[in-house]
Amino acid sequence: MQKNRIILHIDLDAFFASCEERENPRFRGMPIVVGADPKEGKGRGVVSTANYKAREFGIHSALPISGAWRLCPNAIFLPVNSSLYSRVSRSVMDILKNTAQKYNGEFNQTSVDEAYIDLSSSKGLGISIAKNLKHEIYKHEKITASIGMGPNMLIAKIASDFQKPNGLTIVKPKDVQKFLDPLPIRRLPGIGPKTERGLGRLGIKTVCDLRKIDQPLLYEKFGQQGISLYESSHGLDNRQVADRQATKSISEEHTFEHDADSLQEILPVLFTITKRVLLNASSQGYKKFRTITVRLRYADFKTHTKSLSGAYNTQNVEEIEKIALKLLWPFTAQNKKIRLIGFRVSRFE
Ligand code: TTP
Ligand code: MG
Repeated sequence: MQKNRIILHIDLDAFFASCEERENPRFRGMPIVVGADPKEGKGRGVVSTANYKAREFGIHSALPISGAWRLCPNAIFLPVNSSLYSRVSRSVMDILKNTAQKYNGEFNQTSVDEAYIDLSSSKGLGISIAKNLKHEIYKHEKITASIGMGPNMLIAKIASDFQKPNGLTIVKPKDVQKFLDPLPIRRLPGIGPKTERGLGRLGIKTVCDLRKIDQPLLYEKFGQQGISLYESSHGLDNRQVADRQATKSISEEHTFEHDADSLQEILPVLFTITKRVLLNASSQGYKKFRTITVRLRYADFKTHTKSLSGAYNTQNVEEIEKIALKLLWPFTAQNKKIRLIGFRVSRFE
């Protein structure tokens, strides 16, 4: 494997909300929540994102919109305007792609507002390129990005989140362990609330705690995931930016804060993640795809997936939402509590 790689991870700040703030300067400085209609606290559905001002009230992505209303009824509540975000995303991604090309580096967009660039061939210019990218993005699109730079994709990703918003965090290879050790384990990709609780029961709270656990014990407790926990706690990651694995399919999952037991609760969430996946796909230039898959996990962890193949277009949002519902519906009619739902599109053309 190549030594001394330089990888950037770019993640736009409060992306949907930043686009709205830019379009409506009169909202600047006010809490903004983008997502479902709150209907004065009676609305179903969830928050897509909130700007940093609204986050001060405890509002965050995936929170039920009714909860967001209770936390801050005076916030500006706005619906999701996918075509705006898609336009901004494409423009930002063009800036990133051009820079990657200029320095002979690989580029990979991993979501509507995130991408990696491999700058290993840039001969020590990594930091100034990162600064320049932030500047260019702001100049052209009037929104801010946070950037992380590190020796692999894992470290770059954690670093981009480290000083949000408008952050730039550089982690040199020799500082990787020093950077990771004090972080709460939740900062490692793939650790959700459940694994966090499982590790907490073993007294593991920080990456440093996790790093001290032997691999066999982690394997015994967490199976295959234990191996990844070991690797990420040591800052190891061999993935290549050019590896298109991530875009063979695009998916999204949602774990309910409290297990759901009615279609009324599930439906708005299913539609939210469906929209997001389609926006993500179209912002990456995908128009046509052949397979739609839904996934559902009951509270007892029994998991089911169901797919349908045909000829689909990422622009036909309503048609695809209907198909997702049709696939998921039989599982929701079982009188069983539901822990998680997921939606995936694959086989792009
Ligand atoms: P993120 O990059 O996860 O979040 P963000 O850009 O809003 O905020 P941050 O500054 O922490 O990066 O997601 C990008 C966009 O995707 C976000 O603006 C809205 C959308 N989104 C949802 O619709 N639902 C979700 O659960 C999440 C996490 C994001
Ligand atoms: Mg973001």
